[in-house]
Amino acid sequence: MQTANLYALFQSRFPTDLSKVFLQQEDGGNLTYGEIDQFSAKLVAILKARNINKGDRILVQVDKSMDAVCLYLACLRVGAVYLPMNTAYTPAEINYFTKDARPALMVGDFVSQEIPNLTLDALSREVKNSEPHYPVEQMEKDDLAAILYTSGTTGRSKGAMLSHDNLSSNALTLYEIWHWQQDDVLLHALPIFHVHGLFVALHCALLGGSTVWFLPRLDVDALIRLIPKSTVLMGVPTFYTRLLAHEKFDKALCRNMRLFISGSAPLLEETFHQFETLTDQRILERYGMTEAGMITSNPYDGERIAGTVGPALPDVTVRICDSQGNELPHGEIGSLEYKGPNLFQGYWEMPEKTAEEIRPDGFFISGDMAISDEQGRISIVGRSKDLIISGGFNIYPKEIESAIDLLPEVLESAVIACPHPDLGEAVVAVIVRQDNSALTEPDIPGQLTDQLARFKLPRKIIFMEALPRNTMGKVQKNILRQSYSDLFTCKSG
Ligand code: MCA
Ligand code: AMP
Repeated sequence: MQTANLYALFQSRFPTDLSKVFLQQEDGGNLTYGEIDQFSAKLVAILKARNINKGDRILVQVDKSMDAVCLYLACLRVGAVYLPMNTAYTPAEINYFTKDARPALMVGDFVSQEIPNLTLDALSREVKNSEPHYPVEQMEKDDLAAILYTSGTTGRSKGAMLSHDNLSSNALTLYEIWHWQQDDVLLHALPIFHVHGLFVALHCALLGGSTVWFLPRLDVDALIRLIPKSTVLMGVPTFYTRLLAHEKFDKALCRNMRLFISGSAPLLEETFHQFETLTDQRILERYGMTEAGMITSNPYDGERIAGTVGPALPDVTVRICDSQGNELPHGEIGSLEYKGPNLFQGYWEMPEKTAEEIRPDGFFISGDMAISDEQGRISIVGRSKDLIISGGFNIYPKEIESAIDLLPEVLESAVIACPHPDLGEAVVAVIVRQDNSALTEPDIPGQLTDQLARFKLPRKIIFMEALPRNTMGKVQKNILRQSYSDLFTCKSG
């Protein structure tokens, strides 16, 4: 019987010559396709010896490395559910995910008495004495491959359950529409705990049996060195603004590149045009979310238009609706809804949240506001969810406000996004202090670091006597956003 196991799909497309390099690093380190197959099979043997079975959750918080990729592949092989965690999450944040997902094993620097855990180094050392277990677990298409947590607007993070078929259908579609080729060389500088770096980028490369320059993190000098030896780059808009600011970035440097892809946050039209002027290449912008992977993409052939994210992927249906789910005519702004084989299996142990976001006819309510043209090209024009996207990381204001409001000298707070030249949006906290409080801006971050990952900390704090409210008593964040719109931009210096 054919298995839906995603690893089996990758394996069926490995290059005939298994000595072809899959992951390579600038220091000369590399792993071939044969090696990742063997290394991940050895990890499977270790996981099995630890009694990890199909459906068990494995929570992983590790630095980006080739071993970490092999661990992900081993989880697919054994049928375990992979839970990647942002490396910036604090123990307090991890504690929530652990309680919610009840993993059978945690890999990373943890000190849990309740859940078996070990470091990736320890796991990799065990590999040396282990015999590979090659068979790939039989999986049905809806069996889970991964749970990725997305923060909720009301505070509690939700685990988006993604099946083997969700991931494979999306990867196969992207492989086709982006004209992936075996001799492509992917330049990879994204983190591997999110959809973009883990699924979109690595899955395309694995389906192509291609080689990947595997950088530990974004380092623009390294990109400049490696662009001439690569053919595809995937990045968040910050990648492109930083490249444009580099003195050595020009058309000649990019002559080997066939595709620059941007996503996870809006690409400014200005960045798109500057990039084209400098390189003669048009960045291909696509749109997606954790609950479904990729949803729309600008075309490979055909016109890529600044400020649009292109039409729906071939197997995805997108519609723009009013708040009741009634489809609106082209040219009207509404809520973007979609369905397709990529749409997730729901939120982990939150059937009521899942039901709230999926219409009876199966369309998922994205929380993004969009408009479409006659050709079905979508532009994302805003969000109905209170969300900040900073350098491609999602930050939910509610979570930050709750942490700030707990500080003894704070009466209340409102967290907003302000345009930021490097990160797209940056977190700004507007705080009303208790009477007689002498709280100052530098006091605040230190008091939040136990609870919040550092990338969520406000880049700027503004004190006010009172928050602006409407007649219903609701904080008018739009007024705050307007007042502080040029906090980080040139105008204000
Ligand atoms: C790092 N810092 C940040 C961010 N990243 N602050 C705000 N926003 C950020 N994104 C803070 C750190 O906490 C640290 O603060 C300081 O900046 C320097 O950290 P460093 O790691 O050196 O930062 P960097 O190298 O400049 O990183 C910026 C980055 C990175 C390259 C934009 O954040 C990044 O790789 N982002 C990609 C995120 C991503 O993959 N998103 C995809 C989500 P301190 O000094 O206080 O310690 S998937 C998704 O959204 C959907 C599905 C989709 O469509 O793809
Ligand atoms: P996440 O929940 O981390 O998967 O983030 C998904 C959100 O990122 C989407 O709902 C959008 O708000 C945003 N997003 C992703 N790609 C784009 C894009 N190309 N343009 C605008 N917003 C985007």
